[in-house]
Amino acid sequence: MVKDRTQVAIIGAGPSGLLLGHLLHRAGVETVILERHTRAYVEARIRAGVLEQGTVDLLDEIGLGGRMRREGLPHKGVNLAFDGARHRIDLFGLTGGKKVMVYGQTELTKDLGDARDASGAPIVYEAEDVSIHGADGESPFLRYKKDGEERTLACDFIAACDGGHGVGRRSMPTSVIRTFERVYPFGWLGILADVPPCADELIYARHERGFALASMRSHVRSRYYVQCAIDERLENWPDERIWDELKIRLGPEAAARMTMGPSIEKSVAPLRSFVAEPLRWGRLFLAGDAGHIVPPTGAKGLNLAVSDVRILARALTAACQKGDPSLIDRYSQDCLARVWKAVRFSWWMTQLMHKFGEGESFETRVQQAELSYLFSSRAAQQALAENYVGLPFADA
Ligand code: RFL
Ligand code: PHB
Repeated sequence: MVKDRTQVAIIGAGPSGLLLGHLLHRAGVETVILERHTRAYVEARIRAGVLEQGTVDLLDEIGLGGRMRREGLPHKGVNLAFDGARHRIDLFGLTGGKKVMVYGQTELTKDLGDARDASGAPIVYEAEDVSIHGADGESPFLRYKKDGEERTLACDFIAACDGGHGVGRRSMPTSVIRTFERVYPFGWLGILADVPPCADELIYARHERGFALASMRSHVRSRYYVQCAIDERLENWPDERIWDELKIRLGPEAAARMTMGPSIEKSVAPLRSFVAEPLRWGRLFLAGDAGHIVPPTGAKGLNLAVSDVRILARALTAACQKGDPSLIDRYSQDCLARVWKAVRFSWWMTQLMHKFGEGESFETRVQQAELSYLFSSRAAQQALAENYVGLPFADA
């Protein structure tokens, strides 16, 4: 049996785990990252596309913003389409000069992976059957298998950055953890295509046939989503049907500028809101999707992972280097205050923009009233803009 030791054992090499590893390395704290999948698999997962101002600032501050600045697309506004008309929310003007950055999670993950390589700190890919032991005592450790061989990794702290279906949250006793969940009765069908985007900025559309989103990865790569059934089969959605539906839902202006092309990725994602409380049990900490999930409508998931990890890195650094537990004691409450605000915003955007049932109802009238209010009120637009570019980090 191979036995290793480190200060912080990190489970998961998604954005949360890699960023935590990077922040701790900069602070002089040793880490080992264990990842279930291969590097190629992790880097190929098509997910988030929008970084908040605070995420962008953090990446710049820690020297990881170079490629994002060159290849990412800064956006000063976002569009909502409704009833055949399109309304622009002036993010920049309404927030005193803040923007978002369109930069794919795939690219950010590659940048973080390269930074990890440069640091020389280890990542064990294809680590199987990771299990957590002794998290409520003084000497926690992980067990796992690599190439069929049993290994242990002893540590001072464990960071579960292992996403919505990881081992971290499942290892916390049910008596200490409380969960809150809302499952939405639909999914998002996403496609990626090497065609120029149909607009300069994102378009979120509410339509009687269902929600649609026009996003992008670059000037020559587009990312689109349509609301679909939760158990939708991809065979039901040949590319032509998706393009037809997008044209109808996004409105005539977008349809006129839409370039169609073969999809290079197509997938269905379910939508849910989920929060686990607390985010800490003894020496085990949950960060990112391991602790909370939001529906993608507000573009918050990856950004919340970044804000958790920033707080966790400071707390673990103080604990490892000065023996000061005060920040780890506050980790859960500090994160959850911001998490719940993003959960609220993502839920609100989801409620506002999706089709929840057939025909006209009380709910559809309320949606219409809310959108009409939004388009007529600067205060309402400002509230949206402030949340969309990202609320301040809890420790900023
Ligand atoms: P991840 O990315 O899921 O990474 C977790 C990693 O842990 C590994 N793992 C394990 N490793 C070892 N042992 C185990 N037992 C393990 N169990 C799991 C996994 O293999 C994986 O590599 O979680 P992380 O790092 O917390 O990052 C969270 C983000 O990925 C997520 O919040 C975003 O993708 C959400 N999201 C969006 N967020 C945004 O901020 N802006 C967006 O525009 C945005 N769009 C989206 C999204 C998510 C989407 N989907 C598919 C749910 C759009 C979509 C469609
Ligand atoms: C994306 O580009 O994948 C994207 C953009 C905005 C969202 C969700 C996903 O709200």
